[in-house]
Amino acid sequence: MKIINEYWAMSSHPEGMPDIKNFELIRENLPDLKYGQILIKTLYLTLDPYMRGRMRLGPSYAPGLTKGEIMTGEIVGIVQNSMSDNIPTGSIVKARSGWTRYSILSDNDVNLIDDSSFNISTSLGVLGMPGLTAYHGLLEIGKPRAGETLVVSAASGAVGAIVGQIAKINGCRVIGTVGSKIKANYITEELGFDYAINYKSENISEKIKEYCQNNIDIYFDNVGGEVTDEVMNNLAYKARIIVCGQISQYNATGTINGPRNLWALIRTQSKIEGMLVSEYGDKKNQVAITRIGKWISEGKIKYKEDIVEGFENAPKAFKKLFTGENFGKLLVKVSDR
Ligand code: NAP
Ligand code: FER
Repeated sequence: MKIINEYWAMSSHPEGMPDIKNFELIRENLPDLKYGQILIKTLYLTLDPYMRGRMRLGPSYAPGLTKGEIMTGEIVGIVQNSMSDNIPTGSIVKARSGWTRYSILSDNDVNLIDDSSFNISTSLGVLGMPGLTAYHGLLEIGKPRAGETLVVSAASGAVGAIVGQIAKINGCRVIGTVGSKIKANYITEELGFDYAINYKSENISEKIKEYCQNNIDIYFDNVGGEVTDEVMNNLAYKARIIVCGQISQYNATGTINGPRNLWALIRTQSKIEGMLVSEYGDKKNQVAITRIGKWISEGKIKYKEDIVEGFENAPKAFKKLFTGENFGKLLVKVSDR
């Protein structure tokens, strides 16, 4: 059976905020399967901030996209046809297929997903890359101890919400920065964070002083910019700063705003470390996924997903990450099983 596929390609490099005009919908005929290959129908695709980095010209930790190239990204899908001895038709798999309705991959290039306990969408969120980022970044670099104070930025998001909850499990006092009142209520009332600071409507400097004057032991930075500047002014002795993301700077067209107050590191003898989720390896990831799954089952970790319906809406939805309109892990539902 011939299948006509559709995928989203990057048609131009964004200047500033990404826009639907930077994307192009491409139609193609899919070839027949070869031995060892599977045909995957995408069920969910994930939208993540790092994809903005791939759309940029210039050096990064991964190669950038060229014009006309399919948008990078992970999907979960169902195997609709299989020429593989290892992955039967009907299997649920996760793959780096990109923003596409269908993909043909070698059976070596996919991971089987166990959908017996959790919805398959979680494999792109709390039980996938963002959850692993939170887990490894906090526990390996942050090394939280009971009684310590942690600040996390983009605190209601896919990574931030999990960071704060794992910090609470470890006995920390947790303060999150967010961009709306609804998000502030969510992290304090539903997730059990101690305080929320709305960086859009409150005086960040005053609020950080009020909740954590000179006693921030761990800062999990997802945003950079002004929030980070104010945290740097309130570090405790021997603080640990995990530089996970700098989303406030991803659409910058001029000079990037970095932390200005590096003197704070000398004054407090603190450590700052950049992290990449891909550096931790399968063995550590398996342990992390099992533990996060257990915490979810025990009610110690809650997660929120923001699911946009329809493959055609992927470019428009992507923008939500940078306006703060997403509330929880941003996903696109592409198809039913
Ligand atoms: P997310 O938090 O679910 O969504 C992005 C959020 O960022 C938005 O909802 C918005 O929340 C906030 N934001 C957007 N523009 C902002 C600005 N100008 N200033 C401050 N906040 C802004 O996304 P995520 O997937 O969890 O990613 C969070 C961060 O982690 C990103 O920086 C991402 O690049 C990073 N990350 C890094 C790794 C790694 O390996 N290093 C892996 C995964 C993710 P508000 O409404 O609260 O502003
Ligand atoms: C990866 C390394 C980093 C990856 C995502 C990231 C999907 C995210 C980085 C960021 O958001 O800055 O291998 O795979």
